[in-house]
Amino acid sequence: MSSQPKRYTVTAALPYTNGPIHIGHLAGVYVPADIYVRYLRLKKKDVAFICGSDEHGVAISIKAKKEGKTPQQVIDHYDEIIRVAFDSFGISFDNYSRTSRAVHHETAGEIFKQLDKQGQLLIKETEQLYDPEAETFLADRLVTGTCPFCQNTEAYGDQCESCGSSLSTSDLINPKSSLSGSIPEFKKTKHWFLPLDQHEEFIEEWILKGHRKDWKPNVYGQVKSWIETGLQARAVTRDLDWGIPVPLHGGAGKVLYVWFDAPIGYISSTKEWAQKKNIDWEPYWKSEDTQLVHFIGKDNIVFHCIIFPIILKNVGTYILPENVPANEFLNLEGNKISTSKNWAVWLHEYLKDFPEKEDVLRYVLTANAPETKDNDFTWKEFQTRNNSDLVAIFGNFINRVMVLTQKYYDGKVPSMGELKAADKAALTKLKEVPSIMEKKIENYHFRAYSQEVINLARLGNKYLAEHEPWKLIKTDPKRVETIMFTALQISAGLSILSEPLLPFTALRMMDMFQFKASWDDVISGQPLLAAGHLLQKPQLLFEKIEEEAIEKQLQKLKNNQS
Ligand code: B3M
Ligand code: ZN
Repeated sequence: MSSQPKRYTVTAALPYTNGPIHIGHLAGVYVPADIYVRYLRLKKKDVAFICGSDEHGVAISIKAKKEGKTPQQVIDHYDEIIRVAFDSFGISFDNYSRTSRAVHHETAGEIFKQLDKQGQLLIKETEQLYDPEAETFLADRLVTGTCPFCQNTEAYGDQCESCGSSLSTSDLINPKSSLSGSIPEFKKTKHWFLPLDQHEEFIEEWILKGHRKDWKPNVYGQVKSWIETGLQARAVTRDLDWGIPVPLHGGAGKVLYVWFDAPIGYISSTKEWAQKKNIDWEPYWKSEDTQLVHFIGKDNIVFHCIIFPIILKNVGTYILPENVPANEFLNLEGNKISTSKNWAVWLHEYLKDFPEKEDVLRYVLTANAPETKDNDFTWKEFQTRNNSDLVAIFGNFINRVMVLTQKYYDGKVPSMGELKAADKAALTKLKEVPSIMEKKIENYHFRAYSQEVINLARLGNKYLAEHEPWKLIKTDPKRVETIMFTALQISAGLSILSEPLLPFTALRMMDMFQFKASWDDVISGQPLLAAGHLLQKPQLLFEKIEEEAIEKQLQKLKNNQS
């Protein structure tokens, strides 16, 4: 994109509604995406932050069978839990839809029919595993058997979770159906295929040549290896009864492959949002002056960088993503986060144990984000980051400024008086910080941005420590007014520039400062807090996390394993 985009469409991966969400989801996708859109809004940009529940796919059917529920009951249950979790952590979607809604079934069905009409889909007959007892075809996840590589007897038809090998159902030794336990047999079936192999050149031109410099190495590298391996035609329909029915003759008993329909869910959700706002959705997906960014985890790269763009390009009139800043995975206390093994920190449980500490988790997950490689979350690091960065640096600075302003001036901002070189230097530094942060955020370096926030608080602490207003208040009250005026400007700047990362804390700070401002106000040259402006009473922003709170979490993880 050469000139400044006129609008931004920012999507975050649609979570499956077959379970709750955990810290890995926040770290990998949702906090980075939220930081990015909050920053854009503070810069007064036109942003559509789009997400929704991903409600089709075999995993939901399996979960329903396991829980003795219908798929609809399962998705209704987890859709609600997930919405509450996102809302609690301030993930500020402009729209959060559901792929089970009619608007999505229509949108995905239309795109599928258009591809078929344009002759972009192949119909092929293949042999699939069929459960003669349940009288249904078996998707990969519904077949288990012994892994030929590590003899794990519970390997799935598409992957062995114990040695990580990707498998096909025919690789499994002694395959059996997860539905009835019977031995599956091969049966002919017809499916629609997207001939990805015919679009390798498009991907090479668009990504391998066009985005070598600005896409993250972990994303670029994965696309490159997919192209080097060679793309294969991929089935985009399945023999399942849960999903979007294939809207074509001969589609009876078949549904759209969940990864065909899910990314189209971003478009459906945008349509739903635009309808509520009574505006046109199309510019957000079809105008060249729109910047489209997909926030995802690394396991979704092929779908967002290869399959979905091929679909959109072939439908025509849609724009392609400017960037897909996928994160790697977050591990927990040295092990992979695992839903099945309950080795996770579930967001709804975190909030019970650490009420009103949403920003602490947002901060720690960002400061430690798996931006370029898998990274490890430890409760010790969580405690250290909170107690040192947030309490001792950030919170301490704001509290000292507020308490001293209350004590010396009853909460009123004092006059600026005559600035000395050191005061001017501090205010000049404050004005330099926004552009330093902008470069970090606009290049999706959110870890680095989070440290610039702490550095600004450090600057404030250093300024106070150097000028020690508490020692001058009796001998040189005029000088103290200037020092406190300067420290208050830094505090106000921090409340604006930290909002994308710490939205709840920023709100509390702006309430204390009794003001609201946007990003560029920090460089306006006008004081953020004018002399005479009355502040609210000081309130502590962060509190120490003690040893026993950490011990309790570690014990909980251990108990989950017994
Ligand atoms: N539902 C989530 C996952 O693979 C998947 C993302 C869809 S984004 C269109 O974890
Ligand atoms: Zn294996």
